[in-house]
Amino acid sequence: MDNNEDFIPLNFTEKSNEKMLESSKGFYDDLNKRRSVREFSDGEVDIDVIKNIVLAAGTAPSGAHKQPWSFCVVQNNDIKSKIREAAEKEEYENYHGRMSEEWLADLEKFKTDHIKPFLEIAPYLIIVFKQAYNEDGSQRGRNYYVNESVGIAVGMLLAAINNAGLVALTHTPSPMNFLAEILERPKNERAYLLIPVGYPAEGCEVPDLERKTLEEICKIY
Ligand code: IYR
Repeated sequence: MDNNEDFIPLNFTEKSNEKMLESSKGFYDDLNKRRSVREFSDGEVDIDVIKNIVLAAGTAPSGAHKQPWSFCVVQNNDIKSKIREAAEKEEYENYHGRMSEEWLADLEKFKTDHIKPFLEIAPYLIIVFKQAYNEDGSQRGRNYYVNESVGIAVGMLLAAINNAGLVALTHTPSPMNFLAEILERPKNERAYLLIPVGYPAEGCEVPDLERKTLEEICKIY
């Protein structure tokens, strides 16, 4: 490639095929143990672990490198209680009329309802916001592929949480506008996902689910 003053050499270390097979299998085995958890313990987690997890998520690629995300980490009990109260109010409406019969039937195996104690029990709630546009001083700038970018970042966040030895839930109280209000977010931000993070409760159980096979999810051409 031509020399370009604005470019720097890629920091890349090549692995042998053997190493790649080993590390790709190891990474898959680790991720395959990840489960969405709804029963948390209130066990403390070092905030520096959470900061590393957010830093890992922030390495995600994004449209035009706009990094259109904010990760709000809530450890304050009063804020958690406000979030729980507002989320349960919306979820009550969802479970008592807003969700279709088909939707409720699809959720039966997860034994979910509108009551969300994990919002107060988990040591941290990470609320991810997407930035519909960016505000640089008084200038409003465009962001690109915002949903794709933030979705990738959240995937990396969940992998980092799993890698750290913690559990999480990708929670979607709906509608989520109350989160921007409670957390006093700027007007370019929209709540994207609410992710409680911590340790599982003792004796925590999860639904007995199966993942699709490679043949079901992959076609090699
Ligand atoms: N947001 C509700 C309902 C819900 C919807 C889906 I799709 C799920 O996979 C799980 C729950 C709730 O959090 O209970």
